[in-house]
Amino acid sequence: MFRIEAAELFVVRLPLKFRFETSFGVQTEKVVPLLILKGEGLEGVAEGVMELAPMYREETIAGALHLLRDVFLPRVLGRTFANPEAVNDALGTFRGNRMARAMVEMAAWDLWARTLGVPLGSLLGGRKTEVEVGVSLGIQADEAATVETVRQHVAQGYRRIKLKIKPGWDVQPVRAVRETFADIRLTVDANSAYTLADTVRLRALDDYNLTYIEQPLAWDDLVDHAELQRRLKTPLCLDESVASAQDARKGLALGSGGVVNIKVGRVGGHAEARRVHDVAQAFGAPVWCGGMLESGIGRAHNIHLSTLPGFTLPGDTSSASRYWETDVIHEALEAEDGLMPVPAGPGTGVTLNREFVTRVAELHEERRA
Ligand code: OSB
Ligand code: MG
Repeated sequence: MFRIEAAELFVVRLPLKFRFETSFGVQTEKVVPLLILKGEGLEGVAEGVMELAPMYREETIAGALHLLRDVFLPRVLGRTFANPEAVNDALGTFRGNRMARAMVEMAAWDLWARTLGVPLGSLLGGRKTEVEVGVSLGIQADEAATVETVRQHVAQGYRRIKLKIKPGWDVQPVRAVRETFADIRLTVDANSAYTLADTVRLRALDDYNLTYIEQPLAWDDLVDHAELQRRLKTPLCLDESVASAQDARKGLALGSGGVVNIKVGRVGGHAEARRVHDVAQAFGAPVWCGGMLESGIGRAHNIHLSTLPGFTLPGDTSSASRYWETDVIHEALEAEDGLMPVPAGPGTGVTLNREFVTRVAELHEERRA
């Protein structure tokens, strides 16, 4: 049992150390919404993965702040809960908005795990003490720059290289990287930039031994992915299209793909992420933990989720120092030889750098029952 006495909201803007180009645009900074739930003399912290503009999926930071302030937090503040699932139940049966909902649910998991003195991963049923990670590389200026950045990250030991692609920049970088690195585990991510009309172009990727092609088609479409999968040998991996365990079941049953990218912040929290994992296991489909350029808070949650047994492919949770000069947590989250240690200690095992976060926050407010 734990009581949620107060909540704090922060919005922090962090400069990215690299220019991150995807099929939907260029990113040079990250706006990070953080939610802290307080109770039992402890704090649980979560990070939202929604963005300023609805580019990846439909949710936005402004929308999430509204829902947290006016809809979700009033339903949990001042109440006592048996577990995080009960917190999720208290949020009602509202439609969608799973990224906003996930902030409350994930902070509740962290808080609950801390009241029990147990690491979050163990509480979820995970057993690993380190998890395999790869890296997601943005679109580069040309083939030479692509091969060079792949070389650097392979040298750092990352277990899988993912290249962002878009129409007009797909076979070229893949061919260049494969000519230099014949044996690395290589994938591509299109972030919904293609349609079935691009089948011939996408089929050309079948020649490069990719582990999967991530989300080639529309963010809300499972049917066309199933049609494309019938036309391609390479497994498709669903990212944007899976907002719930039901989506995962439908996608795997339809044959929309053979692999699932699970983002805890996208599907509504840890309990739903675990249900996606369980559905995929039932279908014999491997899963891996995706990322949204999270700060240390979201990164720590991702690492704990990745300790579940079905996460058999390397995730996107690369070293925090790749992204940030200064992170929002005190701990360093650094992979070595492609292995990310699971932060030890209760909950996520990481602690918010309040001094830094308070100093740079664009928004900071507290809510009480
Ligand atoms: O599609 O996986 C994606 C980043 C932002 C939005 C969507 C995606 C990504 C990444 C980066 O691929 C993963 C990471 O390094 O966190
Ligand atoms: Mg993706």
